[in-house]
Amino acid sequence: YARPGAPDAVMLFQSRYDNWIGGTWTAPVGGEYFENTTPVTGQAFCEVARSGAADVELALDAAHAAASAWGKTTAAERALVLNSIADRMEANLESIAVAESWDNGKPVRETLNADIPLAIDHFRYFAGAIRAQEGSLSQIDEDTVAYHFHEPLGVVGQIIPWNFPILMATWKLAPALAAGNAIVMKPAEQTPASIMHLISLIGDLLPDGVLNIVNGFGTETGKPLASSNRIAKVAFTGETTTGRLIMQYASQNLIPVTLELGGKSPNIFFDDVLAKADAYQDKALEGFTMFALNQGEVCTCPSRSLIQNTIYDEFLELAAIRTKAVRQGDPLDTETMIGAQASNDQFEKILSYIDIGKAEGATVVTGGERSDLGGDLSGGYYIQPTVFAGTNDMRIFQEEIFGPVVSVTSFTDYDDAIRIANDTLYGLGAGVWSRNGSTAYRAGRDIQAGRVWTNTYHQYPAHAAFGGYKQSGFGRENHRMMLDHYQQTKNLLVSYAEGAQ
Ligand code: TXE
Repeated sequence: YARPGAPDAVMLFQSRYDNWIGGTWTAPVGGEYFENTTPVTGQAFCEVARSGAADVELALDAAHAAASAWGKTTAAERALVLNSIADRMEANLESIAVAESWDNGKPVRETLNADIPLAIDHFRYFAGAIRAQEGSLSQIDEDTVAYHFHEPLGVVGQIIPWNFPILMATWKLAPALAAGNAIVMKPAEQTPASIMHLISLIGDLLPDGVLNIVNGFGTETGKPLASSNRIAKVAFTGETTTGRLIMQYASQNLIPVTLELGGKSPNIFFDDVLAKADAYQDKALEGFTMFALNQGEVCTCPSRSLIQNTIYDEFLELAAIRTKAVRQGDPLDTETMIGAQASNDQFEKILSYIDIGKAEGATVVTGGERSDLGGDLSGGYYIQPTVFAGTNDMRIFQEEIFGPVVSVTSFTDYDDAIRIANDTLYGLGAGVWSRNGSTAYRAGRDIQAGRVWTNTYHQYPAHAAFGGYKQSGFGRENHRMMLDHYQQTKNLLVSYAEGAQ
C-alpha cells in the first residue's frame, strides 16, 4: 500500500456524480447538485446529484424494466455476476479502500483489512448461498403435492447510512441481487462518493437497470423512495426515529420493511477477567477499546461498559492506559487506528454529548476533548477517545452518541449485570467477557440483544445473523436467512389424481 496524499485520494473521484440509472450516468431532473466534503480535512471535493421524486421515478422505471428478466435468470447466472463483482472489487481493493476512507474519515487500516474485504466476501457468500438454496415439497396425500418455490419480490428500495457506506450497501445489495430483485438504492448524503466510485468500477457487470443509485437527502429522495407504491419492500439502516418514519411510509403500501436502527450496547466484564495477567486479559482490554473502532460510529458500538465492582478500579486503570494507546491521526496513514468523524454535524453532536456527560456529573477518565491534529487535518473532525464513569440513568448511558465515547459503570453480581445491560430502549449488540463458560453462555442468553459477542467483539462474518431486538429494529442481515427477506414463497398445490378424491 503506497500511502496517497490528499490530492491523490481526490483524483480517484469524478468532480461531479450524476445518478446511476438504467446502466448510465443520469443527470438529476432538477439540475441541482450538492457539495460532498471529506471529514479528513473538512474540504469539499466533489458534487453529487441532488435528486427528488422525479429522479426516483426514473430509477423505478429502469428497475421495473429490468426486474422480470433478472428474476428469471438462474441462480448459477446470478452467482457468476456476484462473484465477478467480488473479483473486480478485489482487483481494486486499494482504490476502493482509499475512496472509503476519504469520503467517511475512517482509517485506511480498517478499510483495507475489514470494510472492503468483508464486502467482497459478502458477495461471494451470497453467490454460494443462492446456489445452495432449495425449495421444499410437502406430500399432502398419496396424490397431492404442495411445492414451495422461492420467488424474488421484484423491485426493492434500500436506504443506507454513512458509517460503513460500502459495507452497508453490500449487506443490502448482495442478498437482494442473489435473490433476483432489481434495486433502487439511496446512499447517505454525507458519504455518496465512495459508493459512486464503486459503481464506476462494477456498474458494467450487472444488466442495465438491475441496480440503480439515486443520490440526495432524506426527505427529498429517501421519502419518495420509501413511500413509493412501486417497490415491494424497503430495507433501511439508520436512526431509530427515521426508522419509525420509514415504517409509516411503508404501511401505506403494506410492504415489508427491515430496519436496522440504533443501539446502546453493553460490554460486560466479569471479575475473572483480571484473574491472570495473560493473553485473555489482554484480549478483554482490547475488547473494551472497541468503543473507539470506526470512531464509535457503529450501531453496535460497545458504548456502555459494565465492570464488576471487585475489579472496577484496577480494570479502569488498565483500560484507560489501553485507550490512550489508540493512535489517532491521518486516516490515510496505515498506522492510524482512529480517524475523523464522518460529518461536521456528527462531530458537533458528539461534542455536545461530551458536554452533557460533564454537566450531569460523569467523571472524564480519559479524553473528553476534540483533537487538533494540525496542518491540513486541523479542519477535519477529530475527537479523542473518551471514557466517562457514571451511572446507567445518565443520558450518556441511555442515548446513542455514535462517537468514540464509552460510559462506564459497575455492577455487583450476575443479576445486577443483566439488569443494567437490559435497562435500555435498544437491543442490537452486546459483549460478555468471562473465563467461566457457563457465566458467559448464560449472560449471552439473558441479554436482550440480537448479537451477543462472547469473549470477542466487532466481528461481522457474512454467515452470522445480525439484527436488533426492541427499538433497534427487526429483520436480520447477513446469513442465508437474509434471503427470506428478499423472497416470497410461491406454493403450488397440485393434485395428480385422475378422478375425484
Ligand atoms: O441518520 P438518518 P442521520 C444514528 C446516529 C446518528 C443519528 C443521525 O446516532 O447520530 O442516527 O444520523 C435517510 N425518509 N445512526 O441523521 O437520518 C438519510 O438520507 C427516507 C445510526 O444520518 O437515519 C440516510 O440515507 N430516508 C445508524 C439514512 O436515512 C431518510 C447509522 C440514514 O439517515 C429520511 C446512521 C426520510 N424521512 C445513523 N430521513 C446505525 N444504526 O447504524 C433520512 N433518511
